[in-house]
Amino acid sequence: MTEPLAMTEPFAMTRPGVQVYIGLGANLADPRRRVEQALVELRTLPESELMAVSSLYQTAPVGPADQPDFINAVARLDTDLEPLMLLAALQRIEHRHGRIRNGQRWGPRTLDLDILLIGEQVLRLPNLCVPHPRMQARAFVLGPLAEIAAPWLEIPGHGRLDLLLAAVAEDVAAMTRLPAAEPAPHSPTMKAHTWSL
Ligand code: A4P
Ligand code: MG
Repeated sequence: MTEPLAMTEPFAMTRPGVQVYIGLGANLADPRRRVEQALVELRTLPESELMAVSSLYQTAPVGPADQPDFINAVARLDTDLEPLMLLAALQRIEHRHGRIRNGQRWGPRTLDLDILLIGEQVLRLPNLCVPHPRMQARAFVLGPLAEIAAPWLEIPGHGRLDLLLAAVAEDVAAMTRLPAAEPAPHSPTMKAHTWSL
């Protein structure tokens, strides 16, 4: 007699496993277009599926004030890539956008892709800290994240998203949410404003 097929098998084979949130930021050389292009490139990552994208926001710089406003957004990518493989893939995208690291802390950049969360994992590797060490206090991260994640999302070590968001409510109110761009003809539709349950 043949073994019955496991019911979960097809599902497990088609859906990448870990929910990752990625913060996107840019403030040089047509930053809005760069963020939009980076989102297109995230869709091409192997073993991954782009599940949700927040609105784009114009935000005042945190850090040195003598630099242009940023464009920020957050995306959810479900992936089977190992964390360091994902980091390398994101850095390749940054590099393609002419990212130059000149050593200035929090200085201007053509494109910054930060891994905010990898499920509920806590990583303290020499080149990768997850949750991103400053995400819990930053309106330009928490505002867009709250659009696409459940209010009860747990930020390991810091608590629930909705409570963290309340603490930066004034800064969130000061951000400008940009109107959605017209979708290009035949562009794939993107799920937005969905909670990952
Ligand atoms: N690294 C460690 N953990 C991570 C992670 N979770 N995700 C390492 C990505 N990279 C991580 O990053 C430096 C090194 O951090 C990398 O080599 C990687 O191995 P970087 O991108 O070269 O430099 P960075 O982004 O300037 O560093 P950092 O400290 O992450 O900067 P932040 O804290 O992200 O601040 N204001 C507004 N309004 N909007 C912004 O987007 N961004 C910054 C950057 C400052 N002010 C801003 C914004
Ligand atoms: Mg970065």
